[in-house]
Amino acid sequence: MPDAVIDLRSDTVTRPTPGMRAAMAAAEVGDDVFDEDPTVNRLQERVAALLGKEAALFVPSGTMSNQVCVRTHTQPGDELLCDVNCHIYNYEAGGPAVLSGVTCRCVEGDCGILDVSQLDGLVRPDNEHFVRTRLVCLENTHNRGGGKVYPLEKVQAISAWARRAGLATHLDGARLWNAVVATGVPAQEWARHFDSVSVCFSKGLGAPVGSALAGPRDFVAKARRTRKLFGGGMRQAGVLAAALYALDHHLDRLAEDHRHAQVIARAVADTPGLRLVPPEVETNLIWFTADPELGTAKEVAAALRQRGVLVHPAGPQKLRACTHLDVSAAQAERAAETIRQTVSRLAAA
Ligand code: TLP
Repeated sequence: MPDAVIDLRSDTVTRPTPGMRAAMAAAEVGDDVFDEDPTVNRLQERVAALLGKEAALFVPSGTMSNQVCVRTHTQPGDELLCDVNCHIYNYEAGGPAVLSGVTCRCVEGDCGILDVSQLDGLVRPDNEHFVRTRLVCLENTHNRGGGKVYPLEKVQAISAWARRAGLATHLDGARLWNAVVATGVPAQEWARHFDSVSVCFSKGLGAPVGSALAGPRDFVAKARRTRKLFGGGMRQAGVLAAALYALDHHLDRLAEDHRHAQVIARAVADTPGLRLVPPEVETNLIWFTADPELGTAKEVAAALRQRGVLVHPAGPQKLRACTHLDVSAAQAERAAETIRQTVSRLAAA
């Protein structure tokens, strides 16, 4: 893709930087299925420490990480509670049903954010007719919720409720790093309210591949077996040392992505026919709708594409733009201007 194109479709589109590639080339490796890859082991120890958990496990993707956790927490016939727009339910190809025999009981959150009062009463009685309610999954930041950061007090309340109800808790923290940078609340503090946590290196942190799950040592040992079952046992996976490099070099800079998101959000908010949903952008995701008079989301995205700005049509009238490592301040300004001009032209047509 030519440099002139500004790709805001996802924060997964970044290319590894020269520094990352150098780290990958230099990585010491071994066979990770034999537990002998020193770079993977270092990464796992690092993630466990960052999240304040006993152990962590490197996995190829955020989807596998979440689904390994769902499977490890549950048995076929169990049920998990989640927000209706969460990634685990919507974008993982039916993973809970297909891979774990687990049904999802979805609750409509406010921009993906659940309140503990919505969960009260949802734990099924112990009776042979019912599925067994077993797990609560939250997502922070919330992707379809507009990149919203979960209010910490809501996390605390849901976690305490789940513990009282005897349920396990899992956090899809694909963009937990963004929540950390946006709030200053350390990853450990977010993570301590969950039995398992999944984090990604291939989104805001800009690594080409990789996620990790973390939790108690016995949980992670069980998850390691599930990873093998799902085909995620990798061999000289230490070449993916870009993940460690990303933790060293790309965490704090997420604040830049959040600033750039504000530039684009302002353009969306100022442009008649476009509407930010939710109205406040807190991190690096900008979700917005286009009025039907402008065309469908696909048509609006196509018009922007013609002018070198790629956004993701995520519903009939819904679009998403993401800022990331490969979007500079100048490009954020240019994307904002392109949105203003292109949509004004569509409105006038
Ligand atoms: N999300 C992708 C798409 O799948 C929608 C994106 O472009 O945002 N949890 C959350 C909250 C995610 O947003 C994603 C990826 C995942 C998990 C899965 O990660 P991968 O793509 O590594 O399987």
